[in-house]
Amino acid sequence: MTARTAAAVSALTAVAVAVVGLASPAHAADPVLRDLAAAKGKYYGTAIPAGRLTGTHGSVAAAQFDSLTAENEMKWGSVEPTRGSFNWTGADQIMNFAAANGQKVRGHTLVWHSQMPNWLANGSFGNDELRTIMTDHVTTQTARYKGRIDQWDVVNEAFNEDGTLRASKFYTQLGESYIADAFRAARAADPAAKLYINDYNTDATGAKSNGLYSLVQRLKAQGVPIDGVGFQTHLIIGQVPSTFQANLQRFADLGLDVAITELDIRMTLPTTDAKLAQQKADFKAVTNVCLAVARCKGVTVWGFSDAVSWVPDVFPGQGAATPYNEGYQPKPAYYGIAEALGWSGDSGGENPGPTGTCAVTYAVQSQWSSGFTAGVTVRNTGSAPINSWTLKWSWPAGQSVTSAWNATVTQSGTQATAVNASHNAAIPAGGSATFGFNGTWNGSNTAPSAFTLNGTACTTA
Ligand code: G2I
Repeated sequence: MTARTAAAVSALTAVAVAVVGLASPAHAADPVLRDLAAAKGKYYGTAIPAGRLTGTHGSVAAAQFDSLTAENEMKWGSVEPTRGSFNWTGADQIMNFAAANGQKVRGHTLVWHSQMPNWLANGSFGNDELRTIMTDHVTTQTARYKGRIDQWDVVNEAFNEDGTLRASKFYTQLGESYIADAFRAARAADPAAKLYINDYNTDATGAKSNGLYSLVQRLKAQGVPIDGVGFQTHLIIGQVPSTFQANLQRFADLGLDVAITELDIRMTLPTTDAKLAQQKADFKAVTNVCLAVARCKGVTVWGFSDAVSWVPDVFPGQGAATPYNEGYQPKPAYYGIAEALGWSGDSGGENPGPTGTCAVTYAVQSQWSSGFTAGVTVRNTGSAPINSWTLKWSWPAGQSVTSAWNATVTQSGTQATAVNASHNAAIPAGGSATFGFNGTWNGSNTAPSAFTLNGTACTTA
């Protein structure tokens, strides 16, 4: 180890200890996933949005993960919103953060039917022009980060569920050859990056992964420069496919690397101890699959905190899909990953947060024709301190929050979400935090009956 690496490692260790201490004093001996994974010859990564590189989110990302994927910032719609004019702001921020923290970067993604800029999605182009637009885009983006990207998702989500190729704009106009052309352009511009095709619902053997397998065989036979296959692995608790390992192995046996690229394991909310225990077993099983396949390079989770996850927006009523809760406390899933990676320490009971240990008092303090003022008290009835909190409830009668104090309250449909202010983020065991808001009502102003704190159900008083 050079002096520089040693200094970097000890700086990272210091960060890790500080962050874990901050997130949960009860878990001072929590393991560092990136170190455990490195000892096994793998990486452990996370997706992250550029807007979350600071604060607790940024600190935990730096301390725990040795690979980053830009959640949205490297997609075509983000980097080339106007034809030929590129905006690298968010992508550069993530590249710089990764470099500062000794992290690899998975580039995501060059050619995808989704999140295309409007000019591309809605424009009409001749076939030759479209091919040139695509290869120019691939060339420009891979050249910008030449030598700095570990793996590129060159083509993303090219398949239908039945294993046929998706009728994207590229496939419809250019046929299957668009895939080979994208890979060739990427290789020419950045010979060092490992080039991947990436998809979801391909984790198990079956029609979709068979289609992918056949395509990859054809590409290899044609000498197309493809290095790896990414398995997104967006799962539901209790449903890790039994054929996952065998499936990864058959791709590896074609002479390709494989990676688990977007792991999350969702559940129907609210969480319970039993669901969290199942989720722990599932994260452990998935991590073990990567460990068991020599050519599996590593695992990336698609967000590491339930505070920042795409799942609740897309699957209403589901969530808690990541290894940390909304208050950045490690969940059982986190310890499941660590155990798969060889850790055998004491997790302190693995009750990360306030499961059954919060009580909410909600009171309408005044009410007039269409408006009302309410006060909410959140009490920590558990024995561990809460370091930050997100309280959620859904309105039974169409109410809506208009302004709030001592918390930031947002509303999406009938769902209200209150996030602590900085002065009341910490709630010691036995302590409480209060906030208030003004809202509108119509018809009736029935109180919400169920609250969750950091994803866990609270009692109401
Ligand atoms: O859908 C989950 C993932 C499936 N595989 C490919 C991934 O790239 C994809 O990630 C998600 C992001 O996590 C979301 O954050 O991709 C979504 C778009 O398809 C992202 O959502 C979008 C929202 O739909 C937009 O409304 C929003 O403006 O994120 C955008 C930026 O915040």
